[in-house]
Amino acid sequence: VSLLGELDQAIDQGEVWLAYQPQYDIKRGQIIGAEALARWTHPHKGPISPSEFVAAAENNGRIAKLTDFVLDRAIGAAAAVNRRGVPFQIAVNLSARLLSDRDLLDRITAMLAAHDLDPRHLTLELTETATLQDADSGLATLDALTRLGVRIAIDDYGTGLSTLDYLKKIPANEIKIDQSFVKSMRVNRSDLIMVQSTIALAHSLGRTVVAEGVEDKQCLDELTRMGCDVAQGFAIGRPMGVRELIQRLQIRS
Ligand code: G
Ligand code: G
Ligand code: MN
Ligand code: NA
Repeated sequence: VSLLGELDQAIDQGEVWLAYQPQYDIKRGQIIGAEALARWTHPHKGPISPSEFVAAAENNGRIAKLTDFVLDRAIGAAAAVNRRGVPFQIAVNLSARLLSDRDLLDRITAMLAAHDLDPRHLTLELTETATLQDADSGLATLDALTRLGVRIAIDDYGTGLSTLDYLKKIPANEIKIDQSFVKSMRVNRSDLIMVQSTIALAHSLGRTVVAEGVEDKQCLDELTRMGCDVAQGFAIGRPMGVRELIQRLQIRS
């Protein structure tokens, strides 16, 4: 696609920017961080869907440049918020295949140092975990990131090939239940059971549970009742620009 040829250039020309979607600690009743989501506003074509350009970049080896851009921006924003005295966790999506990249660890370490962000304030949300092989150097990178203090989350849990096998193998602090289960759990009994049992399983393994796609108050109440740890979705906040995010944090619910 010609779109891809343009992505590198688009990043350099400032057409790619980050939206931040708040993450809400259910037990403490406050926003504790945000997920950084890449956005591309093309000067002629307008907004280009991230699922389109992210998937294309993943399949064509151009995901590294996008990821470095997102990491640097997101770490910078998180450091700025933390400097204001508001504890803030930033989550960045990372395609699991990038873990095999030998100097990813060095680049992340350098970015954290450059922005002076505590590694504990960075969460890497692993997507496309099926691309992580057993013998892969990726697992070694994950261990090194964990030793550094970076938090690891398994994204879109329950979909694709993110199976129990990955839950066992990946040293994740956090499980993100895919929004497809959460959105429909009050009308679909099997989705409710999936969410409930994933929370139980994750807690038994000592992991934090994040529910995505929390679209209304009733859904949030149900997750509270089920003992879910963190909620993300339109009921908490839509992906927003950095200014709006800072306003949200100062109001602190
Ligand atoms: O909310 P949104 O439409 O932004 O998300 C679309 C998809 O794009 C999601 O699956 C999300 O994980 C992915 N995505 C958004 N930003 C990034 C990014 O920086 N890196 C990767 N790998 N995926 C991203
Ligand atoms: O795959 P990942 O979870 O990283 O992507 C998040 C995607 O989900 C983004 O496209 C974001 O805009 C979208 N999203 C976030 N919250 C909600 C929600 O409550 N409902 C719906 N339908 N989409 C959501
Ligand atoms: Mn994600
Ligand atoms: Na997700």
